[in-house]
Amino acid sequence: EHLNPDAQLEEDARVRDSIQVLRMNDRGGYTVPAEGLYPFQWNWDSAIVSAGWAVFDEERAWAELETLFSDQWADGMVASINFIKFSDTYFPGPEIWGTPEKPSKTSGISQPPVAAMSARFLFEHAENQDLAKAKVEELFPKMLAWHRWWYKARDPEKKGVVAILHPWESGMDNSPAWDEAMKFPIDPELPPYVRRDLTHVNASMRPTKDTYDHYLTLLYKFKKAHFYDPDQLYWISPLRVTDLCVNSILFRANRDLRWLALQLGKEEETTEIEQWLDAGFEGFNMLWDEEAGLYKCQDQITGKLADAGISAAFLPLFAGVASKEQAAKLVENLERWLSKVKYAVPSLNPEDPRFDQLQYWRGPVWLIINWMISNGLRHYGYEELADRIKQDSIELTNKAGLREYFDPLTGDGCGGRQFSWTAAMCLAWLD
Ligand code: 9WN
Repeated sequence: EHLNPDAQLEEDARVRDSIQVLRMNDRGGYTVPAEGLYPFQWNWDSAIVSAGWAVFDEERAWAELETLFSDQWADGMVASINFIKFSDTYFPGPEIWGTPEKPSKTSGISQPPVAAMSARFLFEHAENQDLAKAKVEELFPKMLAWHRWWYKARDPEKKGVVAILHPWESGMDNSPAWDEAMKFPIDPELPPYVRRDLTHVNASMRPTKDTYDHYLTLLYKFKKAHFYDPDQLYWISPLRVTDLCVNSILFRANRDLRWLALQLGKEEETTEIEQWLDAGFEGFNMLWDEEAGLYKCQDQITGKLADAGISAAFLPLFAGVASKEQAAKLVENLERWLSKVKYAVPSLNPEDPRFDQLQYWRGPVWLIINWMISNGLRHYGYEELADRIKQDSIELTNKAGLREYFDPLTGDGCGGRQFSWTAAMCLAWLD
């Protein structure tokens, strides 16, 4: 297929290694993000990983989503973590979260709702159409209940966009977009704790102790509020941010859920989803910073837009919520950012003084975000830029392997190794 035989060899190796990583991280019906570092089922990781499984084992791909929803809460929430099998290599584990079993214990907050995007991906790529139809029939009401939960629990004021109440809920844990919002006081009675992440990964690549103290302050506060009761949490949380990652993914997932509803002939549900999309269009207007030519996260408590330009600013392209004019401004910004780094797309504007090439969501490149941005750019007709992002992603994995994230200046791999969602991207996107 390739004119260059070396590229073909590299591609074969990448596909082989990716399949091996998913098999190695398979715990039976679900895939851990990385051995040791993340030993449970993570929500958006699993949804993304199901698209990787779909390339070589359709049944196993559906199982990933089924397992994710097997611990769905009665109110519709799907937690950020399902603690399915015991492990003591991660903190905070089930004993800290302290939620009841459903049947597994889970965390008490959610994560970006990727599942409907993946269900559509699996459906569209299915060789076994009967299986796909049956699986979507089963999953559809669960996904709908989860999206409803987002609006009920995280947008009770009907802004059209939902709030995150914890940085872990965004998936972009230590993003500078909420540096200001995270300045609330640390609980003076915070129980002492030992971090496990630092036994797996160098501290320079992980959030700081101060950041963890804030994460845990929120966790304990939510636990005390009647075990994460969503009717209370929104009002009592010291952190309440309109996050671009969750909202872009929710918007896109609503479009995919609507598409699935149409396949299944579910007229009534389609109307409900369309209302979310209409309100979402309005909500996103509040997040547009015309002067910067970027979308920004918003602190709902102060009403201020964040000053940081983050990679999630380009995700409204993937959602399909940006106008052509907004897209053109986003592309201008993206091109400037890319002229400052070797590999697309840094998670923070490289001109920002807080830019740190190794520090997690404060600079490094994440392949799953690259995939979404590239996909969005293609949709708006920016083929060349979309190709550049794809090409950079290929180079990164060829050079550094299936790492958790990558240094945008050197291309070195960072964080966890043999990482499931990076492997899934190599199968579902970079093949
Ligand atoms: C907390 C598993 C998860 C990802 C997140 C990423 C990181 C966890 C942590 O790992 O977060 O959920 O302990 O650092 O930020 O996006 O889902 O890969």
